Parts: sequence; structure tokens; C-alpha cells
Amino acid sequence: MTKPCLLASAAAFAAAFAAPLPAATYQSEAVANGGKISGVVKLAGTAPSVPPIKTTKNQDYCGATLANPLYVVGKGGGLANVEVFIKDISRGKAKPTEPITLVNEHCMFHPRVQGACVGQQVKISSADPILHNTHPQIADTNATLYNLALPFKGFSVVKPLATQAGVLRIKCDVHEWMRAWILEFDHPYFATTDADGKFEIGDVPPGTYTVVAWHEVMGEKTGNATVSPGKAAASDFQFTPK
Ligand SMILES: [Cu+2]
Repeated sequence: MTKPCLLASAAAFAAAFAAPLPAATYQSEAVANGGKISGVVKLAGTAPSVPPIKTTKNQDYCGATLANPLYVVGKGGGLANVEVFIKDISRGKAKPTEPITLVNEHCMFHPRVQGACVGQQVKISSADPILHNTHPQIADTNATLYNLALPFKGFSVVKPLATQAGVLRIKCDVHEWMRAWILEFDHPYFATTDADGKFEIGDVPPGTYTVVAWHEVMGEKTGNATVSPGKAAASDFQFTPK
């Protein structure tokens, strides 16, 4: 092996292990000829039987048990609380700027699952006459964003989300059964399935995309959708309980 060749492979090695380039910044632009991606997320077969949540605190207000929202199945097997999003889209409609909302109500968080853009804020509020404590963590690292006490009914405050895309797990330190999920994206192309498992992502520039459906227990499913101007591209998903 000659010296120049050695040098060349050293350079190739260095390039391969160099720090990854920062992700391309999302660019907002008018989407005049957009289409949409819509579909249904279904659960195959019957939902696993999950026992109700047994409360351990404030039972006089919360009750002894609460319905467990892990598998919320509606019409035709449609699965609620699934976040569906386009993977790696770098330009398109403007990102939302209004804060999203997270309500502590009857000893649960509402909504259970939602999406947001990096840079959006969250309005956290309580509809309960008991103390809650909202505690968001980055799911990958368990890093705490903040611990926020919500001492009385009607209390509300606007707080930031994480500064990077990813999954936020929200806990209440007073009521350990309380859980919510916020999926943060660098772009605005995401939607949460409704009670019948339906979703719709609008103003998508024409093109072929990877579409991902995320569920808190069953993980991710990936599909493809080709969007034509003014048309709806179907993208359905099916989860099989583990
Ligand atoms: Cu609580």
C-alpha cells in the first residue's frame, strides 16, 4: 500500500466519523398547489384488556379508579391518540405559533397525545381543585424540563417546550398515573388521530413522503404517501398489539 493511499483512507475515515451536519433548517413558504395526506389508524383485533388505573391519592375527588387510556378504540377499530407525521420535510406551510394546551382535568392530562413545533409554547392549566405538578421530561434521556406546581382550579401558565425535536413525556409528581405525550417536530406536518382513528395533514407540497405513525405503547409504523396537487393521498396504518 502506498503512502498517498494510506492518506486517502485516513481522510475517508475522518470524514465518515466527522460530526454530523446540523439538520437542514425548515423553510416556510406559500404552498399554492398542496394536497393532503389523510387516513385511518387501526388496531388489529381486539384491544388488549388493560385494568383501570387505581388511584392512590385524592380519591375523594379522583375516585378509586380511572379508565386507562392506553388503547382508545373507536368506530371500525380506529385508534385514537396516535401521532402521525411526515418524516424529513424541509419546506412548506408556516409553523403554528399559538401555544398548545395541556389541561389537568379530573386527575388526568388532556390531551393524552399531541404534536407541536419546536419553538411553540404550552399553556398548562388546571380544572381541578387539588394540587397537580406538571413535570415534562425528554423521553430519550429522562432530562427534566421543569417541575410546575398547579395549586388551584383555574391556575394556568404558559411555558416553553424542549428546544429540540423529539418526544416529551409529561408526568404529574403528585399523581403517578397521570401521563401525556408531546411530540415535537422541526416542521408543521403532523396530526393526532381522533376518536375514530382518523387524521389529516393539510397543505402538503406535492411529492413522495415517508409517513410515520407513533403510539405510546406500540411504537412506530412507517408508510409512504405520494401527494398530488389538490388531491388527498391515503395513508392508513395498522397496529398489532404486542
Ligand atoms: Cu396530578
